[in-house]
Amino acid sequence: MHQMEPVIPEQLLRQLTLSNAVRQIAYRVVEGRRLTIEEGLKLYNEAPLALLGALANYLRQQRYGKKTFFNKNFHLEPTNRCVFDCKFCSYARSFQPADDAWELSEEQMMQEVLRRKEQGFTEVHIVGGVHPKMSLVFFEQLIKKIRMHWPEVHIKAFTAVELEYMFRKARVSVKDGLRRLQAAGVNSLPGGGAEIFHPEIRMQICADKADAEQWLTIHETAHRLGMPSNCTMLYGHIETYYHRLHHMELLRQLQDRTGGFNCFIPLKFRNQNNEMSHLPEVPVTEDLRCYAMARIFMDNIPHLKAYWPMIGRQKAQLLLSFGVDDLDGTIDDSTRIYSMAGAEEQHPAMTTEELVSLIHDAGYVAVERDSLYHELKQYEAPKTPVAYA
Ligand code: V47
Ligand code: SF4
Repeated sequence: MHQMEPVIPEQLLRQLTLSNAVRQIAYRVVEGRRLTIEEGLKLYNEAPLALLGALANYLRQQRYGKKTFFNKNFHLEPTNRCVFDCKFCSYARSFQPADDAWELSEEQMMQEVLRRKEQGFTEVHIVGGVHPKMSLVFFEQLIKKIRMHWPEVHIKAFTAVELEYMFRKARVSVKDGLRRLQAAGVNSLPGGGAEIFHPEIRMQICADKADAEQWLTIHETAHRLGMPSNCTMLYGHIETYYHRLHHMELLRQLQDRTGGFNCFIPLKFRNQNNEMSHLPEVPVTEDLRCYAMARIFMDNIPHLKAYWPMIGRQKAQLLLSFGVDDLDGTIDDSTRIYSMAGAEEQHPAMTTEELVSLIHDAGYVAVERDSLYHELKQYEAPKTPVAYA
């Protein structure tokens, strides 16, 4: 428990006009009790935003007070060629000639990694399209090289979707494949590829890649081998609140079994340049509800992360009062996934100073963490809050 006691939102609960059912569910949340999918659905559908925000902020402050974590990371995206056909993806290219497709060689990737070695980064996040030529052996070799040249960097690599394909092609079991990558130097898995687990939605948006069971099995196996991971949810397209809760319930159950998830990252669907561009993006109130419900419902995953290159800097700041305690990251203009999908940031990068000010300006205390959430440095907030004319 953090030294600063959070204000219980009881006064707010008295002031708001709420049905008895919603009020009772809100009290359950304050008491720290787990919500069922039905209770979650009631809250999602009926609670005013002010209530969701107060509850999420209460839970966040109970755990972390005003601390907001961030890390110094960059992405390595080996290729955007991909064998799969996710309808929401603006990033992937097929195997036809294309000006905006890339396939990096091992040498190019090593250059990308090593030029950051002296710059204070602590984590490399490797994620990309699924390319038949980039095999398990290819990546084992790459990871070994990174590890050899930069022993202390945390390597967070490959979504369950990339891994499922890689292991299937190499004809190895999930356990053996993960063991080999772990031996080469992978420390943890990123949370991508989860999208929405419910088959009703998954069949429509990403029918041909790893399904829910495969995604969950890969993460469970990783956790049992001592590799922690993250988890994500792609929201704001054709799914309903029920599908989001079903998704979060499966993650919550896996977390009960292993405790291996470090953080949950809701990813907002961005609608430029993909086959789902006809769908409007959800408004900011929906983003706030989604993150607040994630904090309320996912009672066993410690951190709730906002990925600012996807959601934008200002919304990321706002989300700190709606349950989020973690911001990813310095990034160093190393990812194209969201710039190609229409995110405001075309060259996402923040210096440590910018990230720290963003957190302080929102009234929180910036704490640099390592990839396993050990605190590295707390930055003192300025005495007087920033005032805008
Ligand atoms: O799985 C792709 C998403 C994910 C779009 O683990 C889109 O720390 C919105 O998972 N609109 C990959 N989202 C990125 C990812 C991630 C990002 C940051 C941190 C971590 C972590 C993981 O990006 C994909 C998919 O869900 N995505 N296209 C789009 N148009
Ligand atoms: Fe390929 Fe990933 Fe894009 Fe799907 S989301 S098409 S798996 S790069």
